[in-house]
Parts: sequence; C-alpha cells; structure tokens
Amino acid sequence: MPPTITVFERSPDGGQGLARDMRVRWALEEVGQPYDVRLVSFDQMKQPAHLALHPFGQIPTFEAGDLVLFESGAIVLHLAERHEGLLPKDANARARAIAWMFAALNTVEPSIVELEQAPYVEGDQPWHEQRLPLLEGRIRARLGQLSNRLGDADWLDGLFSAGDLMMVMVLRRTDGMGVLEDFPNLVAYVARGEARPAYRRAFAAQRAVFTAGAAAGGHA
Ligand code: GTB
Repeated sequence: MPPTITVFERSPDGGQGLARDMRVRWALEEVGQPYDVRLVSFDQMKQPAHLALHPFGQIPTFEAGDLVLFESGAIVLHLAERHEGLLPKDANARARAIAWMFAALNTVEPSIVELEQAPYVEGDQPWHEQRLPLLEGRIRARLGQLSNRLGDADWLDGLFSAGDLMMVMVLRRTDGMGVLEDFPNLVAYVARGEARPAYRRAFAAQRAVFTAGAAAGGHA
C-alpha cells in the first residue's frame, strides 16, 4: 500500500503550493514513491482522529504501514533516508545535506514566517507598521548570508539534495514580500528547483486539489 499524506481540503494559498504538504509531495516525487492523499478540513484537523496522527492538529502527516509521522522535515528526512535520490551516499556529504535541511527550517524559515504572520497576529497593534522594516531586515540579512554561500553554484552542496528541496520550499514562502528579488542567485536557485520534473508533478497534484475544490464551489 502506498503511504498516505494529509493535505488541506481547501488550501488558503489558492493552489500556490505554499502549504507544507508540498515539501512532502516533492520528496515523494523525487524518490519515485506513489502516494495517496487524504483531504482534511480545518475542523477535522482539530478532531481526535487527526490529533492522534498530529499532536498539533496540522498538516502534513504521513502514514506508511504502522509508521505515523508528522513534521514536514521529519517526513522528508525519512523518505530521503529510505530511498535513493535525496541524500548523498558519502557520510560527510549526507550529514551536510541534513544540516541544510535544518538550516532551512530552523535558521531561514522562522523570520519569513514571522513577517508573513505579522498582519494576522499583531496587525491591530499600534506598533505593527513600525515593526515591519525590522522583520524584513531580518529576512534580508539571512538571505544575504545564504546568497553569499550559494554564490554561482547550482545547489547548496554539490548535487541536489533534500537540503535544497527544503531550502527552495522555504524561500518560496517569501512570495509577495519583495525580498528575494534583491538576490538574483537565490531567484535563479528557486527557479532551478521549480523546474525539476518532480517539483512540477508535485505542484500540479496540489493544484489539482485546489482546482477540484473550486469547481465544486468550495472556494471563493
Ligand atoms: N512544523 C510543521 C511542519 O513543518 O510540518 C508545521 C505544520 C504547519 O504549520 N501546518 C499548517 C497547518 O496545518 C499548514 S502549512 N495549519 C493549520 C493549523 O495550524 O490549524 C502552513 C501554511 C498555511 C497556509 C499557507 N498559505 O496559505 O500560503 C502557507 C503555509
């Protein structure tokens, strides 16, 4: 039986592939593993059946046989360790690729998410507007460091790896912020990721969920 992942029944991103199931879909496509999808509503995510899979009531989850996983990073790492194609064989190169996964999730993503969520969590505060340049500055600082490290290389450390998959997905979350554009090598890096056939298949699959929901009258 193929593994099953959970995804938004109605993704708030309008089919842009910004929700975290896209990382898992992309990894599954890269390693050539077919998968099933279970759509969940926001309400269902908070019900006991889903909370048994995901303690925080979120997507994505991953079920394969008697293994249940949550956290997109853990799921991608699991897939990368069990299938060829997302981690180098050399032990040190493998460790570095995993370090890039952590860097994407732990060092680059937090400031991006903070700016993305600021309007929702603190938009009504009198200091909200004043804080935006500070939040944006934090992202730019990280992107500058990442841009310096990438230089004119295609990928972060040799061949494409799960580290690149995660970093490209994290950088995509800057869409509409107007920050990535200051770093042409990062723009090209994201475009290289998006051009991979596995990415395109994953993107089309998540897009199809949104389109089907819209056709059924589920979206505005
Ligand atoms: N650390 C966890 C992981 O990496 O798996 C975080 C999981 C997570 O944040 N899941 C979100 C979720 O289930 C969906 S991806 N949220 C519902 C809830 O918490 O109740 C985050 C996301 C949502 C929407 C957009 N968007 O519309 O652009 C982008 C990203």
